[in-house]
Amino acid sequence: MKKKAFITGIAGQDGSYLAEHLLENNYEVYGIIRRNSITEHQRLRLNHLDNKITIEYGDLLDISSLENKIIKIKPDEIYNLAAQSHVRVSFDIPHFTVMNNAIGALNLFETVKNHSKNSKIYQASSSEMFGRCVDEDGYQREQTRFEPTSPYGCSKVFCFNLTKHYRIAYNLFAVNGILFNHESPRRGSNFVTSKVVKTAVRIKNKLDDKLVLGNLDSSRDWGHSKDYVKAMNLMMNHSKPDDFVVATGETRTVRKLCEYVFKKLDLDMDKYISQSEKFMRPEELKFLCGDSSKIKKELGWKPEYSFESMIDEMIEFWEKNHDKNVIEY
Ligand code: NAP
Ligand code: G4F
Repeated sequence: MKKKAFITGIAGQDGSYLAEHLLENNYEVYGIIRRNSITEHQRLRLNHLDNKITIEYGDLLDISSLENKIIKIKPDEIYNLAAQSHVRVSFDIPHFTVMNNAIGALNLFETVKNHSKNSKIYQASSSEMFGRCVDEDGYQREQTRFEPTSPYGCSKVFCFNLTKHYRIAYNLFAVNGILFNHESPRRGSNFVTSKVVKTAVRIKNKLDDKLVLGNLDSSRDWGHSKDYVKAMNLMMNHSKPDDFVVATGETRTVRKLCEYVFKKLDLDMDKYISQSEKFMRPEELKFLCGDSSKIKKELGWKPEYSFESMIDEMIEFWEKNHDKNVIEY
């Protein structure tokens, strides 16, 4: 019999790659999307999977929508990827971010505990939880303390603790994937990698003449979403529920990202890049670099993309899509 997977946030970057990965591995895939007034754009990342997956309206904040679906589907695996996932935006809409991410996850855990205790559950935890903390050797790992620096990070710490609590108190197979930044052509274009690549390609094509950014000195550990969804699935098929860091172990500043992209396109970045308060954060998470030895050793996870091959793929994608109203993924 085919295994059944239920994905919240299926229409997002990770949800769409995870759906593909699970289909390739012979799962039946179900997911929820929220009601949106513009229906045309909502399933763009999933259009190519039409007829292969089952999508229904549902919302983490509507517990009845979760109960109805989980009782009906009885999924073997539930991936909770739904979130207000933009850190900068979380300072503008802190109540919504915390309510959506934290109470949304609580609704899902209560639904599983009350109606489907055998469903395994994956929680999309984040390196944003580490905030100000870095170990003495310059890495963050499973043992590193959490000191989040944003409403988003605080909401994710709540969900991390909830996952452990439901694992211990109710014996649920509940896992935390502590994923560092991961990107792809499907990354929303207001995250820094997509914004830099898309704008640089438009500058090259004379459709834009400037790129306005916030902090250029913060460092991030950037991997590829396709590699990271494989890690999620490995964790769910481990012999026991546990928490794992997923990262590349390399870190670069936003400035270095810009240098790579502009050089690749043969553009002088100093002519086009400026900074604005608009894109700064009240508190910045300055440095991320993950140690993923545990998942490599225990689950055999290994990324296929390098930073360069990932950015090159994004450049190629935006070269085809930079002037389209409807993007083809
Ligand atoms: P994303 O592209 O922003 O996707 C998030 C999805 O969640 C969107 O489709 C969104 O739908 C949906 N969603 C939000 N609130 C919902 C709700 N109440 N009910 C149902 N669906 C809801 O994010 P991503 O990059 O794929 O990330 C997936 C998850 O991993 C997120 O939880 C994120 O916080 C976490 N994470 C991401 C990274 C990363 O670098 N990408 C790293 C660590 C952790 P709408 O389009 O309707 O808003
Ligand atoms: O691309 P970003 O917006 O990603 P951020 O804030 O690191 O968050 C992402 O990764 C987290 C994992 O650590 C996820 F949990 C979260 O859901 C999300 O996927 O910003 C990256 C860096 C930051 O230091 C930011 O200040 O780029 C800097 N930056 C500089 N100028 C900018 C800009 N970020 C954005 N979005 N836009 C700018 O103009």
